[in-house]
Amino acid sequence: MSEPPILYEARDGVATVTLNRPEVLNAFTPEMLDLLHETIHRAAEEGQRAILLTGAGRGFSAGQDLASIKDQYAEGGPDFVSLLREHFHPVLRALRMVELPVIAAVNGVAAGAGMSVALACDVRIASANARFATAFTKIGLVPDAGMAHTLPRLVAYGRAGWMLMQGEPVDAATALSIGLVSRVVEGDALAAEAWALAQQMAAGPTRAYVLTRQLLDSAVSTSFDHLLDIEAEVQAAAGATEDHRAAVAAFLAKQPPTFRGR
Ligand code: LHQ
Repeated sequence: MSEPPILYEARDGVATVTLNRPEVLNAFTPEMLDLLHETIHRAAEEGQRAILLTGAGRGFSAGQDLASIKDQYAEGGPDFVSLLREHFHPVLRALRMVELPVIAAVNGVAAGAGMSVALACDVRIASANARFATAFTKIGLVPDAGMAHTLPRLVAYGRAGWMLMQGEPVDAATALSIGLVSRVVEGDALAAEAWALAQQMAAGPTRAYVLTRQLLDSAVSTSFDHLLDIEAEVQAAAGATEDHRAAVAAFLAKQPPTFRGR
């Protein structure tokens, strides 16, 4: 029996989700995207505390599987709208809305919508051999799977335009220097480092992380004045968590806090 295109393993509060079509650098098919979507929800439903997303083999993901849609070009072309709306967008929405922090461990090339998926995660840690290729315009397409939103927010508008229109891969060292990733790990230490980061986040105030994501999303598309209104509401939600109250009590008692994600 062939392996599933998405692997799932939950341990110590961390749901490790692995894109698993290594022979094509984990390029996406609709079935794989649907399973990825289901798996993100599964992690939240099971009460895990963080998701660690990575790729099997030498790539993170090469984006849409172009071979799987090649025959459709002879029949009027792929149905881009339904591919995006029915298969890609549920994954991207789930990544941005799931009530868990999501860590991408970028273990190799991330291209096209594969890069978009990495950029939709809350934080990125990469191996030194990782590469980020926007790739879209190389095949005459525009950025999709949310990249026109995420990329300029991560690396600023001018560089995003350059990266999108040139499409040349950015190596891991450059990705670190422009803020596309937060950490680069040498050699084969990525899995261990990413696991340690995921465990650290899973043991943290996960509700506050998710609320921080929401606040950041609001902040980049609103005025300062409106942001102050929004932050009061979101802070009230964070301030009502057990984690907040317990952490203040721990601080006053000069003890380390224990977070439970609620
Ligand atoms: C692949 C792929 C791939 C199939 C490598 N598909 N097999 C698009 C359309 C429709 C609707 C929705 O949205 C989208 C969004 C998109 O994602 S558009 C962008 C699609 N992706 C690309 O254009 C990237 C294509 N791949 C590449 O440019 C290179 O493979 C990269 C730069 C990712 C990696 O290069 P290398 O490290 O040199 O690896 P490789 O090219 O030798 O690839 C290894 C194998 O994976 C190879 O198969 P083979 O049988 O020869 O070993 C490739 O054919 C296969 N593969 N990407 N997207």
